[in-house]
Amino acid sequence: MNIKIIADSSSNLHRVEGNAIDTVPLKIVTDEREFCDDASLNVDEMLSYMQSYSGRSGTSCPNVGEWLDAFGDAEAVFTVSITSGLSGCHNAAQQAAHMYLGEHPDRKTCCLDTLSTGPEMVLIVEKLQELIARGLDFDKIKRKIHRYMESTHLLFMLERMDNLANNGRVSPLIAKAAGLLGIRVVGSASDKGTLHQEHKCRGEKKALGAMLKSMIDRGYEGGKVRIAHCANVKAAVEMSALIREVYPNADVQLHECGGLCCFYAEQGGLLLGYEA
Ligand code: X90
Repeated sequence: MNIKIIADSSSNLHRVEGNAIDTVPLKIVTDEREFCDDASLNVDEMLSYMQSYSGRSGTSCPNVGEWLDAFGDAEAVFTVSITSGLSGCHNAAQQAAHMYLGEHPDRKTCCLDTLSTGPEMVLIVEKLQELIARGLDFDKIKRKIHRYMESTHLLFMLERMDNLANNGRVSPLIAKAAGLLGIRVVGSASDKGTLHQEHKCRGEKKALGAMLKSMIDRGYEGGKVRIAHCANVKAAVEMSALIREVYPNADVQLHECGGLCCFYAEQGGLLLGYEA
């Protein structure tokens, strides 16, 4: 059975070297321009445009038709989407799957609501790839991936949260703290797939330390880590070094954020997915 994995572009997978699985793009829209979050998007250009633009901006997720197109004629499909707590993406994927099965009752689909985004989605996709490569059948993969998703988590460090607040994804009160000079908000994806603020740190160094502490408190013991950064490779490298001081053999990989994550995490933002 040929099993296809399709993730939305908030996973940044179209920017992860060596892992070009199918992604469906979200869009970033302003009154003047529209950015499609695919491999051809120039993220740096988008960021500098956003810095000089002061009007309204927002995002939209792929619609049912776009998901359906991505299904192609695969015999079986796993969709991996950004948290349903913040986006309609998973809902659209589910509707697409429903239509797909209506047309092809012999096929199989499983829509995963990651209750997360970015690098935690990368971990989930990598696990799916591993399970498919082992030749397991669809239902077994489905059971195993759900269990795996209980062991993955997401942390973030943000310098600004204006776009999150302006689009109603976080309370203006929390966003205000992030806007203060030198303050970094460190938080995690909650069980419901929404933003949970854990710390307000003065300076990046303290924020990275707080992230490591939060991982260890949650039971991190040297498992896989994926770090995505928005124009902040320095922090990503430092974070990875901090982890390796404690767990020298940890499998830590870094990559850049695509358009959607950069829009919301903003310049300097860091997202970290880990197993614990
Ligand atoms: O449907 C849409 O238009 C997409 C909306 C996405 C909204 C949030 C994206 C967050 C990206 C920011 C920090 C991580 C928070 C994770 C909480 C689950 C990254």
